[in-house]
Amino acid sequence: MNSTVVADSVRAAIARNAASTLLARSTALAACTDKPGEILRTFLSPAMERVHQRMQPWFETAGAIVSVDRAGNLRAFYPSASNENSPRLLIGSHLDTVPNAGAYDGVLGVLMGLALVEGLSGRKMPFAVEIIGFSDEEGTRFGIPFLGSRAVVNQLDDALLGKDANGITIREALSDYAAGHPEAIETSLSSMTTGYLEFHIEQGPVLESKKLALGVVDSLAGQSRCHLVFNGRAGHAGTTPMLLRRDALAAAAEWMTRCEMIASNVEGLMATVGQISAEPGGVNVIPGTVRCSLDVRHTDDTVRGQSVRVILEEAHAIAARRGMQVDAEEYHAQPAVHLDSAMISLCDKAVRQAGYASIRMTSGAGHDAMVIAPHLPAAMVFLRSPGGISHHPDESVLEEDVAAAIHAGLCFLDEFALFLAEKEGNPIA
Ligand code: HGY
Ligand code: MN
Ligand code: MN
Repeated sequence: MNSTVVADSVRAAIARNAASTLLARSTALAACTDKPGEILRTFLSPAMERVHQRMQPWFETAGAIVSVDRAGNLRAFYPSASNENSPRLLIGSHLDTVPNAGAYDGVLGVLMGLALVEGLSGRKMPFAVEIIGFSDEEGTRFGIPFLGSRAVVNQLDDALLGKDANGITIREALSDYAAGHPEAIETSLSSMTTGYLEFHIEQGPVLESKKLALGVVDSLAGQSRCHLVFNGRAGHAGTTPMLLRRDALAAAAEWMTRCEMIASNVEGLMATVGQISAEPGGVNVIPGTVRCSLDVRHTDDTVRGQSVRVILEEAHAIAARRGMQVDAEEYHAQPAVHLDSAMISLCDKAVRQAGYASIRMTSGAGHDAMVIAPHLPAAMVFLRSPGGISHHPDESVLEEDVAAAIHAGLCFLDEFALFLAEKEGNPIA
């Protein structure tokens, strides 16, 4: 079947049926975890393999050819009507998670790609569709995010020496994976790939506060990730007078409250200490060494850069006042990104065509779209997050919003076909 635009009532009916299937699949994939009792899937892990095994038949039944690439990304190729070297639309998101995650962050965007090719019900478009499930966006295993999407745009080289908790480097993890997956294909994208579309839960309260199902993302805040090590002096908790201590945890605690105050006083600035460990960790031992993370976000890269400098200088000043020193390093910086205006207007049109209002949004969360966007025209559609909850087991999504997204996504496919035809100067008959 070639690409005749189907009646919108048909698309709406397809979308309603497909929404419950997508939710059931999200629940099934949530069982693929590296840590029983919570959802945790990390880069190239056994749970990630199980997700690939679960998804493969779903994609094949939909008429897609499934492979994995050498960075552990899941790749499903749905051919075009001409089945030749046609333009290609990339749809996807990530399959990895944060610790103790919800069931929709990332996964929903990959299942949306599957739902859209299924929703074509065998119809072929004048472009191919490649659905991609990125192997690592959160950076849970190595602390460095976006490994899957960076691999497909050949931007992984300067991260290869990053080490996980077991001292394994990203380079070693990749060569082990390739050795175990001789069938894995090249990571780079086809040169015929002409656009990227990512559906994702908003992970915040905005759409819910405006009673909207969908939002169209036009920009994503930049983010910095830092390591800090406060080097004090361990000592006896019972015999060391308070004034003679070099308590690394007290220094870190003082710094964290300053961090919160600095961020609270800069419009739109977010600063988070998500990880902290105190050594040696005895109840009766003054902590001598404290290691912690710092995550800083802002839509303006200059403000973010200045804020990182101020916050790290504060750590040095507090440590100096307490007679100790601190090692602080920004090890990851991802600039803020504006998405592609043509792709954004196609999303606006598709959402409206599906009968939904939407707003333009800036994403405070990072997404693979920000890694892809400098290389491909990219756009994102957000789905409402009930309670604004995410990175938490209570993360959820409404079935009617998933139906809205699938409906809008099917409209997007037809819009994208028209857009390509106009671009090539031969409007579709
Ligand atoms: O951290 C983020 O913003 C995303 O969830 N990885
Ligand atoms: Mn996330
Ligand atoms: Mn995500």
